[in-house]
Amino acid sequence: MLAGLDEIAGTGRDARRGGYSRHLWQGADLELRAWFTERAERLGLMVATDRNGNLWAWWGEPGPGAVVTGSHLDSVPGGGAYDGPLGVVSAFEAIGRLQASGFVPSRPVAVLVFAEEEGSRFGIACLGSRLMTGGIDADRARALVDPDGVTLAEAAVRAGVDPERLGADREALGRIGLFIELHVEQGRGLIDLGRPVAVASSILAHGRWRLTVTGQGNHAGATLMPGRRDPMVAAARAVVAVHEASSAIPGARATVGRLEVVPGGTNVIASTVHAWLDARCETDAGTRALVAAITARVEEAVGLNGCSVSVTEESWTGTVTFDHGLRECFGRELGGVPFLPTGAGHDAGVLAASVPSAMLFVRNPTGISHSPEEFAEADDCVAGIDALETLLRSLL
Ligand code: HGY
Ligand code: MN
Ligand code: MN
Ligand code: MN
Repeated sequence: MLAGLDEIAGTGRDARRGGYSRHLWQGADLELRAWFTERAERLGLMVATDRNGNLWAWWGEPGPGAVVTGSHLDSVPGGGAYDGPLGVVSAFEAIGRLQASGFVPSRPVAVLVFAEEEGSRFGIACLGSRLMTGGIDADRARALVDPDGVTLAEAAVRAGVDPERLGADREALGRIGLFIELHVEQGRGLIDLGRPVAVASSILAHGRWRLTVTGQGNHAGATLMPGRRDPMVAAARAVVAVHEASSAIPGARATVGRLEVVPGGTNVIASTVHAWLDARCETDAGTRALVAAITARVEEAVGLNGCSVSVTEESWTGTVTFDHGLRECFGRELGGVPFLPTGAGHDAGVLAASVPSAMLFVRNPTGISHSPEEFAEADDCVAGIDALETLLRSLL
């Protein structure tokens, strides 16, 4: 494992799920933030937290036109060691190398860690970058609740962030001249190409929807089977409907990875089940059509058990095409580097609507991500740092 990843390898391990659970402003995330500060200070960088809880480490005076690189330190529940941290560790490594060689940057440089990239605590992925760019309304963000019923506003206060100042941050955004996010690949593109590093070309359109299935709560022992309106059974049919509707559309991806059963007792027929749908497709229109097809199938499916369903959009990101100028520059500087699209969402994708943004991917030999099986060979991580260093040299 890369030296920097080694330093945080013990932080946020999840003994029950395997892998890591590192969620916004909770124990492991706070420890990682402390690590970030200490790591940055070892390089003489100046650390600051912005209005939305994103962490910055500056090499040189903070100012407009900065070359900014980084990723995130939070994880999905039971996630891998590389998704997020690889980009942060690589940024520090690349800057350390530039400093060691006596390189003097001609513009400000910063390492940036976005808050709540996975949306694992408050449900909205890329929350820190959406807040910064004004992509989510601050009132709506403040009212988001975590699984324990704590609002984002309350959690912010506990973390020392003023909830009244959450929201579009023109000053922070105005400092980003361009953003580069290095990330472990979440797919098999580089395995198939037999290459260690690629440049991102695009991100699929994607979003999250809440399916609320409503039935009739009742006693598990006193209620005979005929006539039950059990939303768990309806939700099971709904999950199958999601899988079947999306499997019929080439290139579509749709997943239900999280359910909340209300009230959730072994001897209780549930009254409501919330199921979260993650749906993605190549184009915006294709993704909208996918969700429409899923909605129709799910409505029909839950009706078979006398239940009803409502579908609410919780987040949306249209297809991202990364900055052509940066892609050309990366192609030139990293001679012969392949370009790959991705189905995974990233803060770089959210930022791309506001500032020139680009991504580097490092091969993942398992092809598996959002799982403890996610991996990257040390040699490939070094190839990623080499690429990032080359790009920083040419852009600075
Ligand atoms: O869910 C995603 O695509 C990303 O990894 N946050
Ligand atoms: Mn992820
Ligand atoms: Mn990530
Ligand atoms: Mn009883």
